[in-house]
Amino acid sequence: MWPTMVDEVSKAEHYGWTLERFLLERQRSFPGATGEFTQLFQQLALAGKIISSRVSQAGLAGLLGHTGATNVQGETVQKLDIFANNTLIRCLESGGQVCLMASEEVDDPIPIPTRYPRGRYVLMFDPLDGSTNIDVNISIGTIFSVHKRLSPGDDPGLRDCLQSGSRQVAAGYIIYGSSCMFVFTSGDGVHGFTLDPSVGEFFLSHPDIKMPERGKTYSVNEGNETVWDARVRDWVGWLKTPDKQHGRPYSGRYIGTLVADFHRTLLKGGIFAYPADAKNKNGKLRLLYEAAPMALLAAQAGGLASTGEQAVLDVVPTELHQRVPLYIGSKLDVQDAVERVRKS
Ligand code: AFP
Repeated sequence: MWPTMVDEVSKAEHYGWTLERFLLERQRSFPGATGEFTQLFQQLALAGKIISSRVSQAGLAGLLGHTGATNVQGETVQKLDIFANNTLIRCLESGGQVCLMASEEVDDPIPIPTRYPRGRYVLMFDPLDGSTNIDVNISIGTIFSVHKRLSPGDDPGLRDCLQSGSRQVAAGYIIYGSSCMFVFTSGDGVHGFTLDPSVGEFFLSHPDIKMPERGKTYSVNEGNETVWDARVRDWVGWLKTPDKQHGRPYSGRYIGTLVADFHRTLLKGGIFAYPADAKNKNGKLRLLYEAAPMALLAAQAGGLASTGEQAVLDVVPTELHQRVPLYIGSKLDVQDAVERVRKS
């Protein structure tokens, strides 16, 4: 039913399809739906609007710069990270849709206060990805991942968070860039909504996004070249070696905010990679808050995501803040990368 609706939406005038209307239409296509999922997304969108508003005023509001504290990854936490983290928790904890949350900024799973009802879903998020780019006015974003709880009846706990990416029921991100966009999948395509700040609503602007099978750009922090494995060095060298017939050399594009680098890759194709290296044996990016949600979006848009050794969606987490190497983007570009970097 859902693809039919998307077809109708693509034929129709997009303007006027708010995120809310889209979610309600979707809900109607599932007889017996409780509306819990729709409400969860409404609260996520609300959090996104609040964070977006604060991000756009960050310079004025004196929120730039460091608090001096460090997060569980040992990185310096900035004020907006804390604001975004608290906003997401406040917007989601009381609605009765979520039974547990986890955040890149918090050591342990975040329980729902006992005064609120507990729902069926587990929400994990990176509240402000790319926070080191805040001070220089470069796109940042919020990434989220939704699972169903595994432990009905029991107190939800860590095991509800440690599920493979393939079990996600939804994933997405909110990008705070030249415009604010809410991009998500709930297993039936990837859809993008752009915030009209004058109205305060997200409107459908990018229905059923498909990633080109092959792109023209690669996105990797080449400053790490000296600590890369020789295979990774050779792969990047190969991408830069002219071969007109096969569309090489690729152009380099690297922002340093996964949300922004992925958003470009989703719309234009190509590949983003954060490989393992001699310093970071498991790469830098977090499985549950970064790699897995982006991998679901990539898969739903016709792309791929791999650690170099296995599909990201198949990795079963053993720790909340686990890191994984990531190769993500256009199907053929990721296949080429895996063929060249794979050890086993
Ligand atoms: P910050 O949130 O600390 O800026 O990290 C961003 C990030 O996790 C991800 O969004 C980027 O893709 C990656 O790190 C960039 O890492 P490098 O600065 O090492 O290239």
